[in-house]
Amino acid sequence: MDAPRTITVAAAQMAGNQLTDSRTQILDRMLNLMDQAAEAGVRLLAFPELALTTFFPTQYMTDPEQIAQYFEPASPSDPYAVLSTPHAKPLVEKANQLGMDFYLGFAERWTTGEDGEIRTTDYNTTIYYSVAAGEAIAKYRKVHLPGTKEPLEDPKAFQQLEKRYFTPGDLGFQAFRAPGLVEGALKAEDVQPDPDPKDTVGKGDPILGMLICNDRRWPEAWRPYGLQGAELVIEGYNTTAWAPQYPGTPEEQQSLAEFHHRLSCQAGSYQNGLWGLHVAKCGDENGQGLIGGSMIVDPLGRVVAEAQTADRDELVVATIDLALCRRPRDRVFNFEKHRRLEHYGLAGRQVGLEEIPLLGRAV
Ligand code: CDT
Repeated sequence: MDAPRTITVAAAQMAGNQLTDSRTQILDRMLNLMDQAAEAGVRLLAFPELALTTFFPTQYMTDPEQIAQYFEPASPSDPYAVLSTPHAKPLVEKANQLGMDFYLGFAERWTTGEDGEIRTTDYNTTIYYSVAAGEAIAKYRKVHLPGTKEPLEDPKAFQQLEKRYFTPGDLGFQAFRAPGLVEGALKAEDVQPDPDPKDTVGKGDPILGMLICNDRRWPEAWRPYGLQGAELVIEGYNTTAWAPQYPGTPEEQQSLAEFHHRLSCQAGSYQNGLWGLHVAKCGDENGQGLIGGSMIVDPLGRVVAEAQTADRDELVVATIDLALCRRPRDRVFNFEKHRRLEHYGLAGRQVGLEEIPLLGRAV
């Protein structure tokens, strides 16, 4: 029996951030959620996708200045510059004061060529701030961008213009260890070089992975984390509850959207033997409905905590034992024993659906 490796984690579900909300109003709600989380003993808190602003990809904009106001700076010399801006610095100060790591989704404007030809690339990004490290230690840029580049012609349609505002992420699915969260974590200095995995697996600092919203629907996004031994995947989202251009009543659409959300998250955890921490922006945002459903999923795919509201700020808390990841990993999802790489080539080679040839009449 492995020793327990427990951490109290929380999803900081947020009500919609309206176009008319000031940055200060939004930030104050986030700081308030951190205070509530501290009272519940939370050591790791996740905010949703694009937490600092409204989910602006629903808005068709052409004015570069108007677009720029939603983005935070970053560059090779300061990849986590967002944390020095007035938009996010108070979160860092609060995190340090409370001893609480956080996952933060925001729009990143990455500027290169600082001394020469300036080039900017915009990403839908999340970062992980570690109190023990005293700095952000990981960044993930959303790989799967839904929606369209140009607005749909139907004037009644709800827009999803992520392809307009963002470039697909270029950092892949890189797991990382977060220090200071688990007592007595094994360190590199404690073992010989090239140690036997039997002596180290599941004993070091927690291994984390990050996804953003639409990524959770793609098995390809989860597996790299499973293969790197991730014990917890954190994911923030803004998921449309319904849209006039889709079939079904708003209630039918919302019910299906919630089902697909749960199905994707529970399958991702189950098939990779890891915890999932999923955090929504929910309720009405600029007249558009977003599903709630923030939840914490265990490595057997079971929901252990779930939001009780779908239209307001709410904390979803659970104390999770990372050692539970060993159970599926020693049995049905023991990758080493059961995966068959020789048959998976197509999934890594082919992007779109290509139907196999038609049958002849003789068959
Ligand atoms: N933000 C984001 O990625 N939203 C998409 C909307 C798709 S509508 C089903 C999502 O996958 O939730």
